Amino acid sequence: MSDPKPTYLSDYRPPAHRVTHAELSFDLDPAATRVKARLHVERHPEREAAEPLVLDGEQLTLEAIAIDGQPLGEDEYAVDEHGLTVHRVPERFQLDTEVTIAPQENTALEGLYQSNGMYCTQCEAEGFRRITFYPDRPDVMATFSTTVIGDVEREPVLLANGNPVERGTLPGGRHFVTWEDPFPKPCYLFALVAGDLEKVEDRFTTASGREVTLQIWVEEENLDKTDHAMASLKRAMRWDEETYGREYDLDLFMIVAVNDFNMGAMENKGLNIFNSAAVLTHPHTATDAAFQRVEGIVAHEYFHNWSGNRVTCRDWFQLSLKEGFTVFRDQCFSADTNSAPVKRIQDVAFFRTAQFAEDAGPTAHPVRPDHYIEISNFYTLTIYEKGAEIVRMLRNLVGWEAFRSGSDRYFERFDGQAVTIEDFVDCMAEASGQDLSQFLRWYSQAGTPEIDAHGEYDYAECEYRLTLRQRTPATPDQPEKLPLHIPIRMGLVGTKSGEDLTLTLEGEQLGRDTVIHLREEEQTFVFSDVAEAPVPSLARGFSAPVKLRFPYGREDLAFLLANDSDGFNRWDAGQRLALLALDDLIAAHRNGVEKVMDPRVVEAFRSLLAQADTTDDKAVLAEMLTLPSEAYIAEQQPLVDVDAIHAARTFVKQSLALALRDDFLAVYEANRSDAPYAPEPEQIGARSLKNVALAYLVAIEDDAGIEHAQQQFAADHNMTDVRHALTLLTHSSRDDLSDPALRAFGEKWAHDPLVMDQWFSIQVTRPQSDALERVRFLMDHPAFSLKNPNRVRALVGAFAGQNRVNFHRPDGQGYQLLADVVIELNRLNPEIAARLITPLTRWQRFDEGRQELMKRELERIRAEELSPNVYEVVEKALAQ
Ligand code: B3K
Ligand code: ZN
Repeated sequence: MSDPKPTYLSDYRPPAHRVTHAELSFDLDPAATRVKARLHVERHPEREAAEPLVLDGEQLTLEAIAIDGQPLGEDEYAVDEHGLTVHRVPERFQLDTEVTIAPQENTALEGLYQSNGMYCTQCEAEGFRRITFYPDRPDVMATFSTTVIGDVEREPVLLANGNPVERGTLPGGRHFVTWEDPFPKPCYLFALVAGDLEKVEDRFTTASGREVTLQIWVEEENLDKTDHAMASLKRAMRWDEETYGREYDLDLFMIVAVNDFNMGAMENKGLNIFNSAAVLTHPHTATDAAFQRVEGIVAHEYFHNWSGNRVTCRDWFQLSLKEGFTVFRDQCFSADTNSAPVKRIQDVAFFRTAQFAEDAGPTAHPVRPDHYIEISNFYTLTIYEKGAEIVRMLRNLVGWEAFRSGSDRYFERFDGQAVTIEDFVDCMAEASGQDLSQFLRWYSQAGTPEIDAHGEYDYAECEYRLTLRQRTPATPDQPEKLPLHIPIRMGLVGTKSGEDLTLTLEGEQLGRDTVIHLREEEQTFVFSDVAEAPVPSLARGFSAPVKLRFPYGREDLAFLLANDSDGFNRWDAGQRLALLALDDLIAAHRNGVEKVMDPRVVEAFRSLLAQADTTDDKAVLAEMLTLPSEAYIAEQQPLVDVDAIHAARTFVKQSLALALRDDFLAVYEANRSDAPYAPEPEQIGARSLKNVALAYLVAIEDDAGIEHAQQQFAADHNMTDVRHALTLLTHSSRDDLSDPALRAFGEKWAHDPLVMDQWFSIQVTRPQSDALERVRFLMDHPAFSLKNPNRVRALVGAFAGQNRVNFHRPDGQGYQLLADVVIELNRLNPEIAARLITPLTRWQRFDEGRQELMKRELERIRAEELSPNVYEVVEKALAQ
């Protein structure tokens, strides 16, 4: 299994043979499912007649093979661990194969597998080759007809892509359903589900008046958890019609919830398969964040029907073509449906923490990579989120109208085709008449660009000179970088008026909020007629995925926090101000000096709290009152000192809480409500604000704060409030108080895996020093299983990713625990194993002692017989 070879973008060739139509039949059996495939195959007109037929196939047992009805002799073909070769084939023919596969042994959850006894599939990226022999690449698009045969009792429901066209009973208690999907698709969009499922059904009438049946299939006990997903689906369908002019195309759209799933969900044509965590919600089991996540993922998978399915990727290097665009689409949808500024703040806060860290680590890669060993390792924040940021910049560069017209061109021109990122950008260039050639570098250059900015106000000339200098640090395989085209949205806020000043650049009046274009390594922008000294507000709305440094003083930041007309930059000014204070405290902690709280931060928070009664967006205020996360603070430090960061942040929280206790209490009281739970923006905003206030009150660690949390827990009003209260109690150093609550919660929800995931996570993310012992203890809990990815993420993933002080224990036990799990998962589920290693790959960021301990664990993993997934990540991590 070791030393797998990379695939290179530069080696791309169109397929020698394509499949135009595939007829599949599945006779389901846990140990030996029989898959018959009849493929209608044609040779590519430009390829040579002598070219053999090469099909992908892994872990398949070939039972029969024939061409145009003639069984092949043993010397006419060859099978190895990667696939099937037929030495001589006609120009056009039918290939019949029959293979057996074992879904019950499939713990990798790729291909056809069983989850809670039901059968389901996951084919993207290269899972279809574990189902049958096939050209498993996205540029082969075929129509599919799928017959599923199952047991009448065990599998009363038999689903596949498209529309059901025939059903009937068979001898031996079996039955079948045949499905036809008229839209040509790559095999990664194939899906099959069979099991004892129940459905919730609804209807949607498209803009042109077509009736579509919508179904959500779940296990019976989850029938009451589908309302929100269904409502979200309908909103997303309408939104895509109104915003992009895209209608749904089949008569039926199905969503199925499964418990064992590697990712969030999968956009299979007409039959989306979802991780149950990404579809099921109920006020008593799901938090506001989960409701919003479900809405976003339902929309994301639905939007793929155009951006991904009707127009797909030529090869997997183009993955961001569908993912970046679709994430951008779902972000805009969620912004339109909820609080737009909060959506942006949350997305950026996450992006700057996690994607920046990826860009700065050993697995950094361009949004369009040029090589990979295992494509499953490239479903990353760079491909998804940075890809979305690039599409957002494009939208802002060309303007919405040209962007929409470019998107229309793209969908019309390439419908039914597998295309490249250039094809997409070309449509935007054509629609706008702009030259986007320099902009394209965003796709090929890895790493986070850094901009150093400084400005001077010339009182005599009434000029403001802003100088921007860009530099992208070296990343693995890319030592040298070229300047990018970086759009900077900005304003100049007058220090006297507190208002955005009119901007005049080289004689041109640009309004009060404009975009300047940084294309060179260094550029100076001279604004004239600037009547008063300004503070610049730069990269408004996070107009480019860059790190922008500007030597703001604390007064400047407090000023922007109070006056910036851009809500996002007001929030960002608050974060920058808090970071400056945190820097001092981190230094004080390291030097053993007494910590002193910066009064400017206290005053800034006091003014924020004073807005609580009058603000029309409580959710934004809640974000502004939230300190930068430990992970984000760590990102700003040259060398990460997890303990100092934790101590400094805790100190700031407690100081603010003590100084502003009455204000927090007033906000807490004012935002409590007995109204029935609804996942609506206004309620969510009030709950967030109330819960942020509660967190400060509990941080004081006196009885009053703890009692509020206990009461909120006991009131049992909705999961958002209950979970928050339980987390605060469990993470408090007064944890003697949390045990009864944890026990009650665990007993009450023992039957609900999604709630139990939260129960596991809350415990293993506590900052107290027994967290690691708790992880060990909980791994022996009867409800824990390494075979369920959600559980692994809830326990091991949450510990390693979110509990920074305990994962990075100086004795290295956190690292050891993670490596032990990775080694075991490498055999069971390589995709999840490879993802789980991430925190260990960031060893360069820590002190020498920790570096050694982390590398030692990486080396211990490397000594195993590794899957390509884990091999690729570990090799990169150790190559640094
Ligand atoms: N396209 C899927 C990704 C599945 C990949 C698994 N290896 C989910 C999504 O982006 O919609
Ligand atoms: Zn996607």
